[in-house]
Amino acid sequence: MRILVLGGDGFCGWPTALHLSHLGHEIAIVDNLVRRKIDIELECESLTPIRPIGERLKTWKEISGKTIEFYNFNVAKHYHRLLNLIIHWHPDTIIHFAEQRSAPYSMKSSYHKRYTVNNNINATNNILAAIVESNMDIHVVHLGTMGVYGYGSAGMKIPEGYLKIQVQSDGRTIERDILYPPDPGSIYHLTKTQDQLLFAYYNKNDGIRITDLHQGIVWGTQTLETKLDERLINRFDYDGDYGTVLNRFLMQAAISYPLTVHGTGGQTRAFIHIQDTVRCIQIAIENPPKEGERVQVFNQMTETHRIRDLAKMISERTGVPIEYVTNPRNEAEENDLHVENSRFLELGLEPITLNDGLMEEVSDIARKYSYRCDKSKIPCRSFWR
Ligand code: NAD
Ligand code: USQ
Repeated sequence: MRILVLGGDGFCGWPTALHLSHLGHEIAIVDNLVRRKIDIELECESLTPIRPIGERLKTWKEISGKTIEFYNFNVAKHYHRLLNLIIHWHPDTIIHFAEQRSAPYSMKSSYHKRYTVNNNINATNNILAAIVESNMDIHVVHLGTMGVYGYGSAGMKIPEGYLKIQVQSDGRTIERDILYPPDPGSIYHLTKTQDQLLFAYYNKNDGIRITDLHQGIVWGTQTLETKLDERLINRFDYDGDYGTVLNRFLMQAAISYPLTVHGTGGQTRAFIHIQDTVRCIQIAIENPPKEGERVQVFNQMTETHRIRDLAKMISERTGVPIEYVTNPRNEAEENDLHVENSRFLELGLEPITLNDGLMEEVSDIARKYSYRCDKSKIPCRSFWR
């Protein structure tokens, strides 16, 4: 297949591009390198020493003999470059990672709120409008988030995208499938709920075939392909804006920094290892929706954990204490979360669990590169209110 990977220099995009190239697909990456520029804005870097995109691609060619093309432009702004690329490069599939993905970054100021909304919603709309204008049949695979559902399932298992409802009207019982009611917890998550509507509309009006992957929090760093050479190493964010909770705890444990649990740590979240992320995307590409089918949604997660339980688990294994800090976010103190994820399991996903990879991650990545950590960047300084 010919696959365009939008946002292919990022944490999920880079290992996905390598994995799909390894499988023999033709890959081109589009990325405006804005994530690297945000590192400069935040005066913080990936814990792992990621190499410039040119060196990454040269190394991959050296190691695998395969070429990955690269185009540097902004998908949210340069519509005609995107359209021309689609028309001339002729992708079968477009994978869309090209969004601002940090909830704390999206809440820092009105500039960051506006940037996140403009970037994410325009990127998605440009991709869909360009596919319509190109008149081509292209499967769009989007990296969405579990956060579109909100974090609380009131004892119910969150279904994969759609909720079956029964309404009583004029003495009749009407059954319908609706998009699960969105309940975003940040401006970033809000953009993902808006993406869902764009997908539903373009699917209904233009028949675009779309898969929306509602992904949980990704942990880990390396995949089989990024491990092949240090110059292919994936990024690892640990700072208060981009570091996600489990990778932050692993890095904090490696440098004996008390684990920063927000509030009571009563939030329950869904998790997935980066190796399973790339495998899920492969499965999604190999199982596109049929012509005329509605947007297909997969819950891309493998386990759920309460944040304070995760902290306790890591603390017990490493001896590093827990510090309960004031929660910078506006979120419930406690929530439960039960998630349906049978679609990927039925299609052959064999999940990596926390038990399998946790300590390897602490020693192979977090401890190895701990000399690059700037401790002043660990506390979260973005406040919801
Ligand atoms: P990332 O920031 O590491 O990667 C995103 C990439 O997209 C970056 O390389 C960035 O430069 C590029 N980009 C952003 N806007 C662009 C634009 N307008 N034009 C061109 N390139 C652009 O993020 P990630 O962690 O790889 O996340 C990728 C996707 O997966 C996001 O959409 C995110 O919402 C979703 N996701 C991530 C996680 C996670 O834990 N990391 C969990 C669930 C879902
Ligand atoms: N948290 C802590 N301590 C920390 C960091 C976070 O207790 O040091 C808590 C937060 O308060 C929150 C939870 O951990 O309750 C998760 O925070 P996070 O930063 O790991 O994850 P989140 O903001 O939800 O965002 C991440 C990705 C985003 C993706 C989302 C998937 O950055 O792109 O969409 O995970 S999900 O959470 O399932 O919506």
